Amino acid sequence: MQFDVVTLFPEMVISAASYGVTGRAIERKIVSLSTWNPRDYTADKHKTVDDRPYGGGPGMVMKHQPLHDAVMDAKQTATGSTKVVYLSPQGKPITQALLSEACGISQLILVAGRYEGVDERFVQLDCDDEWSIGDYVISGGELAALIVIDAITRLLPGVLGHEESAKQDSYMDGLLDYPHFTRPEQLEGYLVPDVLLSGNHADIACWRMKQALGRTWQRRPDLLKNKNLSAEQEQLLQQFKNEV
Ligand code: 9WO
Repeated sequence: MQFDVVTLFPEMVISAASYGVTGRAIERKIVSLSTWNPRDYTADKHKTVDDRPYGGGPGMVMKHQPLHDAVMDAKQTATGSTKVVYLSPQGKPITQALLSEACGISQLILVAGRYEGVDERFVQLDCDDEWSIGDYVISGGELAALIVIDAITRLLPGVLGHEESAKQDSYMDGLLDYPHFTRPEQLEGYLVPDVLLSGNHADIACWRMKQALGRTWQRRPDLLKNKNLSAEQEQLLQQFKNEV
């Protein structure tokens, strides 16, 4: 999969993506990452990428032309299907399902805005979609683009060393994670649950599923509303409720 980020801060994107899972996926050529700087598509001597907002008010707006030309150049490098996405708090909230769907696209062009945002006509004319990583404002779209790249990359075949990890993720699909423990066995009087030391893998799987269901019920009941639980899961959740 090919990621292209349109950004005034290309080094920020390249350096952050060079770590960990995304860094390895790039090295192993499972994904590619390129940046396109709107500043390189300006013609004036000051390399102006922004201008004052019509109607007045504080701040500056990113001009259409440099963004448009950067996206056009990025599209020239496509080898298959392309999607252009603007990242903003006004966008569609990203979910695991939306990101899974995006795995099927061969080129994802992510546009990171700065200042007060981009000329609305760029969103309307040049972008296929607008995505949000959550209901908060950050200082620019780069960190949002990096989150999208990270979340999609880990879904691609061969990226997570263990194919098990991906399977485990889908097994727990739509639920919060269960608690994890490592040595020591006792910490400030807090013991590791006995079942995890039992060596009984079926019991451990049951306990973990019960914890995942229970924590989701306690912390994110909204996630359970849109989920069909199996009879066994219903029973485990009932046990959890009875225990608290
Ligand atoms: C700035 C601003 C200033 C005064 C009043 C309202 C304001 N809104 C913004 C604003 O949204 N600035 C954005 C900064 C412009 C586009 C890039 N920036 C951005 C992207 N901030 N937060 C995101 C973002 C992206 C994806 N998901 C969540 C947040």
